[in-house]
Amino acid sequence: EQNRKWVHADDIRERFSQAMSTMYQQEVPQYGVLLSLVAEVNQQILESDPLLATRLNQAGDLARLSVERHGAIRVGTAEELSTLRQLFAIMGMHPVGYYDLSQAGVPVHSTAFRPTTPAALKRNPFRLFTSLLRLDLIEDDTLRQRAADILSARDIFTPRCRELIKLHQLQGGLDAAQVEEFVTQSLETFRWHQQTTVDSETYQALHQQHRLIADVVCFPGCHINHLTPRTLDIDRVQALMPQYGITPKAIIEGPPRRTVPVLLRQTSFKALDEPVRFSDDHPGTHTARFGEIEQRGVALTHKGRELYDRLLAAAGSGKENQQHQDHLSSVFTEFPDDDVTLRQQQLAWYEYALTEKGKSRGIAVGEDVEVLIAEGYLVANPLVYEDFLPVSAAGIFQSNLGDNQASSQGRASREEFEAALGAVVQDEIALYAAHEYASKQSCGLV
Ligand code: OOG
Ligand code: NI
Repeated sequence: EQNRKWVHADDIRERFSQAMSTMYQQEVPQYGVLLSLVAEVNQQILESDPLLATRLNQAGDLARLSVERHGAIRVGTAEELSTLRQLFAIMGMHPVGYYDLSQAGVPVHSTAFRPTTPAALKRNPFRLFTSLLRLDLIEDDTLRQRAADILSARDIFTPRCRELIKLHQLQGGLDAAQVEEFVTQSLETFRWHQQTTVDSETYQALHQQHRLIADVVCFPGCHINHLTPRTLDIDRVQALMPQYGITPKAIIEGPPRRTVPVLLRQTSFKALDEPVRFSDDHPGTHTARFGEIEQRGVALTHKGRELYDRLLAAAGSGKENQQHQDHLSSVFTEFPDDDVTLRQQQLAWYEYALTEKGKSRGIAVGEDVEVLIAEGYLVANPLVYEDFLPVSAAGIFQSNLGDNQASSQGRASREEFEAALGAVVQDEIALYAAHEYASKQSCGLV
């Protein structure tokens, strides 16, 4: 037993995310088109901006770009959510952040399962935005009970998948053969099924309450509903999408284009109308799966995030993209747009490293960071924002629900979410702060 070789969690995550990407490419061919478009644009940007290429490479952020994806799934019960937590832990993905989407009329609350250490993030930052349906927001008692009954009768995990999770917990790891089986088995949970578990009448009743409720309750698994590649220039990808036969949603969500990109900008294309077959053998259609791209920028401190939230709220939302982006840009002139000011005003997080020159000189605790950077002893690379934005997430949800379907607004209930999860979610800002601090420590700055 001692010399059995456990596969590293980072390798399991890499394998799993590749397998998921392959599966989704087969299920949704337009996703494959999106991947090649993004890869092409990223290549062009890196060729036309060698400085950016060098900086990304030095920061160790270039390699992850071509494998970087996030996906999203939705589950119906506490048991499903807590089993997912145990499954993702095997791949080094842990719950970070709490997102309350009920404020935006979407009856779910969510977290992101993602790697949390700098090394794991550089290797493969695969993340899954995971939402738990809030049955308590279904007003009709009978329908709520019906949904709960349907959910409690299903098992979204294969028996072997459950065994392998247990085995991992007992052994403290999985060997190569077990990992292979684990990847195959766990993928089944996220596969699309045309066959619903309910008859057409039940589907319609749940659908009428909220499309998302039907999506979560009526299928045997929690199908992955999108996988998102990361682009270095979302405006260019958005502009090119129609040439590739893809119609993007009107507005790019998030902050405007910046010299120093901040947080997260996203756009998506509309969900597909897909054929389904109900348990009473009636045919129908269901819209759940869509495409999305994103551009990630620097992670913000509490102070930076407050400024962002205030400016975004002040800007409001537009209907036409160019007009909206121009308006956003003018509102965001108040947000500093150079690394020095972002650091000096403590608006964003950075990873510090000594240059060769800095290593031979040595650094004393308390020296002026900006002077050291200006004199070439130290470099500071922006920390990538690894999380999500609830306002954008709500916008993405809404654009895929077609017409605005309102649902009763619920209170945020992080405690209930964590009880269902069986763990507390980590605070994303604390993770960025710890990452920055550790990098300063390794340079001798603190
Ligand atoms: C999740 C939507 C949120 C994002 O990128 O903000 C999301 C969903 O539709 O299940 O993926
Ligand atoms: Ni997404």
